[in-house]
Amino acid sequence: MKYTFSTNHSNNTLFTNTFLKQKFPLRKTINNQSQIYVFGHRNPDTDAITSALVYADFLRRKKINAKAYRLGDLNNETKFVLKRAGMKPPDMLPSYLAAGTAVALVDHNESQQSMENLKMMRVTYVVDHHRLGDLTTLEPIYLRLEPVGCTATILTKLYRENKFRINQNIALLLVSAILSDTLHFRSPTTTDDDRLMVNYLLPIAKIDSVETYANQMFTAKSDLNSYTMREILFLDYKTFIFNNQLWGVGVVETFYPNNTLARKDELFEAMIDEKKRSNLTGILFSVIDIVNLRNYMIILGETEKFIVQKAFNVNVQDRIADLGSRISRKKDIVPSLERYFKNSN
Ligand SMILES: [Mn+2]
Repeated sequence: MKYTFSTNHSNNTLFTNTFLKQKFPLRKTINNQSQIYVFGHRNPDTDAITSALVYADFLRRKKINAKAYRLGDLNNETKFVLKRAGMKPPDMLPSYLAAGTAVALVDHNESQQSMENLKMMRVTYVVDHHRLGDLTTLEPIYLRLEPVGCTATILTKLYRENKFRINQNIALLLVSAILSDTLHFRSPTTTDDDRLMVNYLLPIAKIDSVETYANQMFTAKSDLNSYTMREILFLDYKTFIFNNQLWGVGVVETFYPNNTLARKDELFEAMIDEKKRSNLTGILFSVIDIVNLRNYMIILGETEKFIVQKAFNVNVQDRIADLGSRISRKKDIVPSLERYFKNSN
């Protein structure tokens, strides 16, 4: 007999189970059909990470087996927030999930901003505040989309509607995400609901001065010294399909725009590289001055120059387009591009 560890059947099973768990810990996760994988978009920002953590908590309160994951590294702002909340970052989503695995999407719904093979998964829940993209499902789905400044605003409502108690850590995550996405209510994406939810959450999160706290968050976000330009390009980067063309649109929100603009040449290299690598029609990158609320868009080449001049009605000087106060990718940049491509079609 080849395998001689035991002749006792039950011992044998026990051994095999233990063996499998140790040798293939992933297998248990992958085969766990009842667990819902909750995650935000690629190149995650604070909302994408905290909303995954909070929504997984919310689902577990509803007695649904859910676990938060992430689709990339944390930025410095998110690291600051999690440290402050004393919480660990979610695990990276496993690189392989079996077809039909149940997933919940937060802070995004477009497939090209999500995990690879999203189309093979069973999307069961979506909580988001972005435009509706290419999502289709075979079965009914729980969808909660609202045109507010942050996913966390919707999540706060969900807790309140369900009369779930929000503890201090969860409140801190929610407040942080709303302050981050709305740039402390200074972004044009801000709605009354965002302000109302922050006012509700502040005493629970035990934040004394929201100004000081937001300032600490944005200071952490502006700390870019340790990054290469390629890393900065992808800190807050999304792709969109306009007229069947794939475009990359990155932004960096910082207290010190000149530090990044001074490294323009290095940035061009990273952009050329990515344009080739991902077969993009165009790639745009905005340096957002979050003190003066101005958008300086870096213009890589003739394709980008032509489109940006037309879509935003601006001049390009020294390979930079000053888009003025149009600082929101979601509310200003993408809709203008979308409108331009629709009209030129
Ligand atoms: Mn968001």
